[in-house]
Amino acid sequence: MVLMTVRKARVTCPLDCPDACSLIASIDEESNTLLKIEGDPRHPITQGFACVKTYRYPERNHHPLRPLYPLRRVGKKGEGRFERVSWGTALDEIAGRLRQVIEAHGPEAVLPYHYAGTMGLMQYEHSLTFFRALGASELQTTICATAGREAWVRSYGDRYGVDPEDVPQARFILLWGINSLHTHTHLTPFLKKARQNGARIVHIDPYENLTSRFADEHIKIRPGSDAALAYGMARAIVKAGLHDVDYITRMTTGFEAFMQVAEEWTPQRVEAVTGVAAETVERLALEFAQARASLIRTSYGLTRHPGGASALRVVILLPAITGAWQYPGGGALLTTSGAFALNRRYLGGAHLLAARPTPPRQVNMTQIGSALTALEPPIRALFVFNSNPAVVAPRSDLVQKGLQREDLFTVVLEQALTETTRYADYVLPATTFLEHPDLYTAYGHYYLSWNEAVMPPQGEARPNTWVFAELGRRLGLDEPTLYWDAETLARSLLDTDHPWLKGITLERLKAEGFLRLNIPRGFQPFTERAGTPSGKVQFDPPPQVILTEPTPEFPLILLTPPAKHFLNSTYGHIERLVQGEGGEPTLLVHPEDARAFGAVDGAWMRVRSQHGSVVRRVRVSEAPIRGTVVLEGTWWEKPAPDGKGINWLTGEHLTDMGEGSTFHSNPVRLEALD
Ligand SMILES: Nc1nc2c(c(=O)[nH]1)N[C@H]1C(S)=C(S)[C@@H](COP(=O)(O)OP(=O)(O)OC[C@H]3O[C@@H](n4cnc5c(=O)[nH]c(N)nc54)[C@H](O)[C@@H]3O)O[C@H]1N2
Ligand SMILES: Nc1nc2c(c(=O)[nH]1)N[C@H]1C(S)=C(S)[C@@H](COP(=O)(O)OP(=O)(O)OC[C@H]3O[C@@H](n4cnc5c(=O)[nH]c(N)nc54)[C@H](O)[C@@H]3O)O[C@H]1N2
Ligand SMILES: [Mo]
Repeated sequence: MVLMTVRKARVTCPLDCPDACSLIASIDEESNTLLKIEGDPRHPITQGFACVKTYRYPERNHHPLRPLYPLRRVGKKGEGRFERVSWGTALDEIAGRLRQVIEAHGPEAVLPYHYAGTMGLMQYEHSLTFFRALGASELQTTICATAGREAWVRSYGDRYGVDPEDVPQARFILLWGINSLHTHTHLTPFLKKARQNGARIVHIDPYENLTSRFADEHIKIRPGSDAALAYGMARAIVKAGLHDVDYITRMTTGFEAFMQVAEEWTPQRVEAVTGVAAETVERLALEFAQARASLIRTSYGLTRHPGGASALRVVILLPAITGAWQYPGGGALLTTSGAFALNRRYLGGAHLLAARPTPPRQVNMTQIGSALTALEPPIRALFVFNSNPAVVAPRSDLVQKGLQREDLFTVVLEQALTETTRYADYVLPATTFLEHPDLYTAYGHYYLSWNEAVMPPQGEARPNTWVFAELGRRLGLDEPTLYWDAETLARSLLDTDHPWLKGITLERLKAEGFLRLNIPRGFQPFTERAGTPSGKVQFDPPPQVILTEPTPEFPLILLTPPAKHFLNSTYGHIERLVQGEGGEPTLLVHPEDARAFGAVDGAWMRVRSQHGSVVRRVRVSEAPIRGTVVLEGTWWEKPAPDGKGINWLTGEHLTDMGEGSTFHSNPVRLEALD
């Protein structure tokens, strides 16, 4: 019999998800194996359950595709053939190449490509210190949230909203452009409580999904047309005299100009543009206004369009028309991240950027394909960490062509041998959240948390910041913050007078694991002031209505929203989760569109956009609104019948504000396989 010495440890899930769960890890110390992950019953948001995917983290932590040693390329780029080398060799050689690139072409020939594979402030943001100390090109991190951020900041200034713990007090809830049962599962218990308390829940989304089925009503909307619906609702609310004149006068600017635009959006015109029946528009508006404590829980779905930021602005301004912010549970919520008022002065070398007379070259990550293939002067050294650009970025054709460049030196720090690692000159094995300490904020609640390293690394895995400190030493960089450990960073971040962080120390975080920010219970933001320059909620300038339009050649709009069993491409190699998603990516096609394109349920078809084509199995379904096809999940490329990911179809066009990604706005057509 094998003796097991099982220890339980509390950790925070590091993944890019609003829930930032508190988890209980069971670890066999004898064999250094993660046996089990469960939800922490003590955490008010996690409430004792983990999501379907994170229960599988043990398989991910010990997966055969986890790199355990530094690897150096032996085959061609894209082949993924490597040999094991020592850390010393890898670091010396990488530092040598970097020195050559910088001497010949200057530091802006170096680019870090990174996102939120971990949300830990040390491994996510502080990893950038090295690049800022070098003077490398800056990556504009636009792939997810910048359009939403811009929309919120221009309207409300402060990036927070209704406390999720107050959701049960809401009397009417619009889940607008969010598939929360996939992407924010820990909201569900709060929604259920609200419903028990009498709230009605309405989902607004172009296709019927798990959240639509949970809601009391699903309103199917044409993708990219939400601004029209929200303006139509604003018009109907004011026509019925249900707007809050006192709130509008006291707390907002620009209402009249906004209403002039709204005036043009008659219910009939809204119906023609959005596909939502005129009487539904009016009914929804009245219901929203009459409930008073009405909540709009939105997310990034409706922002991933050419007019996405403007559309989100019209939507989130509805509670300012009815004064819903003044009622418990009423208002809107996109993100809570602005409430974490940490001292970010030294985070990721922010002070180094601030001290520069001119900012370094900026590269928009949504356009990394173009950047790697067309930017002048070219990027010559690329460091990828916390991200999987070969699969998650638009224009996979350009991204993979760029990564294939023989004159591009590429280092990938990873926990899994992703498709991106196939193009690396060096793959460096990264630790997971169980193996390094870090500080975590959240974007779906108000709890700050601290993780200890609860188990030793697998193999020779090392944290990102360890790698960058080692390279910094080899390059003679003397920036002290580059060499900080996670505790020093955490103390610096907590060193602030902000009342919401008063009394929150690293010692307390270590003792308790997570702490609620000092945000008073029943806090009602935007009832006294907003964080905008005027101190008011800003209706001005009135948002434009910019629609997502198909073309005669590509008459269907492709949506590519998150799958339940994956977290972006993280977990895409976990067999049981792949099976949970049906084993291969499938395309939902409305029966009338199927007829028009000769698509047969269960058969493969070619899906083509102006950028490329992929082969997918078709599922004929009433779920999507007509004219829209849906493929859930950013899958790894391998399970697809043609070995190509969905981003072979998506474009680099940007949002109206925030220069963000537009993943849900791509015109496509279906073709029979030859
Ligand atoms: N299980 C799971 N959870 C995740 C993720 C994951 O991949 N899997 N990803 C995480 C990340 S990084 C993020 S950013 C969040 C994203 O979480 P969400 O914001 O919920 O996801 P989105 O892709 O933005 O899409 C949300 C919904 O918007 C709909 N939508 C698309 N276009 C429109 C439109 O024009 N109007 C309206 N009204 N709806 C539209 C889509 O059909 C989809 O159902 O989720 C996080 N959580
Ligand atoms: N078509 C389409 N494309 C999309 C989306 C969509 O809805 N549709 N969603 C977009 C969105 S919202 C986002 S946020 C992006 C997300 O795209 P990415 O940020 O690339 O997220 P993941 O695909 O989860 O890849 C994260 C990688 O980071 C690695 N990682 C995790 N922790 C660490 C660490 O500590 N160190 C290192 N070195 N590596 C680590 C993981 O192993 C994983 O391979 O994708 C975008 N792409
Ligand atoms: Mo995201």
